[in-house]
Amino acid sequence: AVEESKQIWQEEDVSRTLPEKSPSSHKGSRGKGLIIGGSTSMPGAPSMAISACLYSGAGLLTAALPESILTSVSVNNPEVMLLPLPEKKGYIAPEIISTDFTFDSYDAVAAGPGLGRYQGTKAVVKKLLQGVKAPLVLDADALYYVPELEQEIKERQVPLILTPHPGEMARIAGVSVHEVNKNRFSLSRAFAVQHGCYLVLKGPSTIVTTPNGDQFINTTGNEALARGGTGDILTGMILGLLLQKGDVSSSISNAVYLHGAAADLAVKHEFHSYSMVSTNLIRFLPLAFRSIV
Ligand code: NPW
Ligand code: AMP
Ligand code: MG
Repeated sequence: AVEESKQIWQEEDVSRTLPEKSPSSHKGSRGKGLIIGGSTSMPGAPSMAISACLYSGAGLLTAALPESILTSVSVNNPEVMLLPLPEKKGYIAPEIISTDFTFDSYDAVAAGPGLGRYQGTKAVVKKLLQGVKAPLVLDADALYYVPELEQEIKERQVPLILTPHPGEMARIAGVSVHEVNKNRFSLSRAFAVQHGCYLVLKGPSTIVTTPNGDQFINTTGNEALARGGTGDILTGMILGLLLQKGDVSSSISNAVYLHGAAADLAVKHEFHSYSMVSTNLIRFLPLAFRSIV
């Protein structure tokens, strides 16, 4: 049996592991990222992930989205480059991910926010698991297909990061939400080790588990985060920090820490747990980064 290791991920850990930016860095050295998601009923989810990724240091970011939502996403994020994807009934059409779509030029990829669950969506996720040769983050609707793609997950040789909330964890682990909440540590650990992936089990005290079973507990964040969109923001931040070339585990834990820290600063300085929306959180990312000494 592997020895259990659990530790709280603290500000000193963020400070120690957040890669320094040299004065000679350029946009390419900050990393090239790709976000895939969105559908006609959920253009906001990828939009928030994109903003959060840009506010976490991404050098060059591309978003692959159903073509009908490109304009709305681009208006909110002029820095992002766009890859229009053909769509069916408002969802990304599976055929896209056929021949001429390659992932080779990206340092990390994230998929799922607002993707929706259409019969073709599973093919998109399968193609990502097989074709992305860089760290891949699967969140939200991309997680929906995890139980049907176990083989592809186990065969993957490159880091895979899954970021379920308790409802999504219940589905991918095949247990009830009650079971998830009762056994957060043991369940995450068993899942991460068995699937050889990083697992971010969200909620108050988010737990980051590595494929070796090491666990890092987050202490930042508050109930202001309990609203739609905050998970999409976390996905963008994880992608943004993965691009900065730190190691995978600390990039994830740092994103989780800073996401919660931004929420703590937002309610301390300006907003209120009742009166705040998810995009407000993004405006507090600069203060969260600045709070790290
Ligand atoms: P219940 O019934 O609500 O209590 P889904 P989703 C449960 C996009 N978004 N603890 C929940 O239970 C996302 O990116 C778009 C326990 C229900 O059964 C996705 O693409 C937005 N249970 C898509 O929506 C903003 C919990 O899990 C199920 C739980 C669907 O994602 C919002 C819900 O999970 C959203 O981010 C918890 N903490 N949390 C936009 N503006 O475009 C949830 N559950 O069905 O996967 O729904 O998380 O909303
Ligand atoms: P999602 O459900 O995917 O939108 O993700 C929600 C995000 O908000 C995750 O990062 C959760 O850890 C965080 N969150 C939700 N509710 C709380 C809470 N009560 N306290 C702290 N963090 C929370
Ligand atoms: Mg979510």
